[in-house]
Formats: sequence, C-alpha cells, structure tokens
Amino acid sequence: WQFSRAITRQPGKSIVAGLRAVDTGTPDLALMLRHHADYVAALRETGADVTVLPPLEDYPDAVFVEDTALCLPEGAVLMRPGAPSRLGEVAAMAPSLRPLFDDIRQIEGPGTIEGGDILTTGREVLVGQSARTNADGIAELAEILAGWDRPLREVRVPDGVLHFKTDCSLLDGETILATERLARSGCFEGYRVILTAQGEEAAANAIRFNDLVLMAAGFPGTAQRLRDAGYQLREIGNSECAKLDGGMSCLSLRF
Ligand code: CIR
Repeated sequence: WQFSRAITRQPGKSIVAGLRAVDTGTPDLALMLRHHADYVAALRETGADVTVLPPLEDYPDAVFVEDTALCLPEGAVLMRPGAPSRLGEVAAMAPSLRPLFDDIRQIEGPGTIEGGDILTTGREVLVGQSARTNADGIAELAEILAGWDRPLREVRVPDGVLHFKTDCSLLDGETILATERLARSGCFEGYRVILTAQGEEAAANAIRFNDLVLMAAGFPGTAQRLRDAGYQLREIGNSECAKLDGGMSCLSLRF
C-alpha cells in the first residue's frame, strides 16, 4: 500500500456504452470527470507521481485501468480480460508501462484474468475466480509469480459479484476491508477484517494509497468504522462509475 506512482485514464464520451450487470442509468460524463479529478487529486496529495492518460473512445470501459495489468516491484504482468470488448485495452496500456518496468510479462491465453480479481498483500497474491477470471488465466499468472517468489492463492468470488476486489480491499499489511458475504467464505483467515456496514457492500472497493484510504462517498457506517480504526479517509464521489460496476480500485494502476 506504499506507492510512488499511479496511472489513470480519463473517461471519454463512449463511457455511456460501458459494461454493466444491471442498467441503473446512463453515466453522466461531466460528473464522472469531476469525480475522476477528485480521485487524481487525492492520489497526488500523498506525494505520488500520477499519470492521467487521455480517453480511449474505442474502449468504453478503459477508465477502469486496473483490469489491464498487475504491477509489482518485480515487474508488470499484462492481463487478458475476460470481457471481449476490453481485450484491446491492454495493448493501449502497455506503452505506458514499458519505460517503467524492466520485466514485463504477458498473459498469453487461452485463459483470461482481470486485475480487479487480484489483491496483493504483504504475504501473498490472492486471485479470485470470477466470470472474468478463469482457472487457466490464474494458472498462467501463478507460473509468472512463482518465478518472482510470490505465492498465489486462488479464491472464489461470490456469485453475482463482478470481481474479487468489488468486495474487498487491502487497508494495511494485515487488514482487509470486506463485505460479509465474501469474508464468510473464510478466504481472509489470518488477516484482520473490517466488515462493511449493513447495506453498504458497495463501500468495499476502496484503496489504501500511502497515508490515505480512498473510498466511495455515501457510506457513512463504513466510513465511521474506518475512522474508528484510525485510517485517514478521503471520500470520493463514485455515483457514475458505480453505474458501470466500478469503484476506487478500478480507476488506477498503483506501484
Ligand atoms: C466492466 O464490467 O468491466 C466495467 N464496467 C467495470 C470494471 C471494474 N473494474 C474493477 O473492478 N477492477
């Protein structure tokens, strides 16, 4: 959770065509851009170097850069999204990563894996099997990570949940914020778990970025729990990304 850089991408006009499990309305680009600017400002406030890439109109979901790569101190792994409309986002991200990493690997397929299903903790890399990330994709990542001495542990994402990190986030070396439905599966044994408040499952996709925890605004019960636990919170508007099943983690690559 200590990072010197982040890469983000501005949403473009095509965001209205972004993927969503349930249609709850068309995202408002102007409002999303304001939320995005607040997000970038919070990341920068911690002293990190934050890149804001231009919109990619051909890829409506390209604002959710997290799904394109896994960035670790040892190197970067370019992902292979399970959503066919998102496959091309990876090649568009690669040139931004190449100058920053000596070792760049690529998930070649046929398996698929998206960054939203990967939670890196101090002791392991947890990868959720989901509708986007399958066993073959996880096996290919496991082989790469074995070469970097990073243990990978496979977990299951609850049905109806887009990504593993839709329902959890790392708060510090040993603490995880999670929904009850995910924590109940037992996948966080050995960690300290803070649960999202009743009815606030959508608050679980937060990020710890240096001194700050960024979480979606509008979840007062969970915000209070995090403040009580001593975290310095920044609540960022997420109403428009939420219409596309996106949250705080999806909006950046952090390393
Ligand atoms: C999608 O369905 O792929 C996008 N609308 C949302 C991606 C969210 N990404 C993430 O949780 N890492």
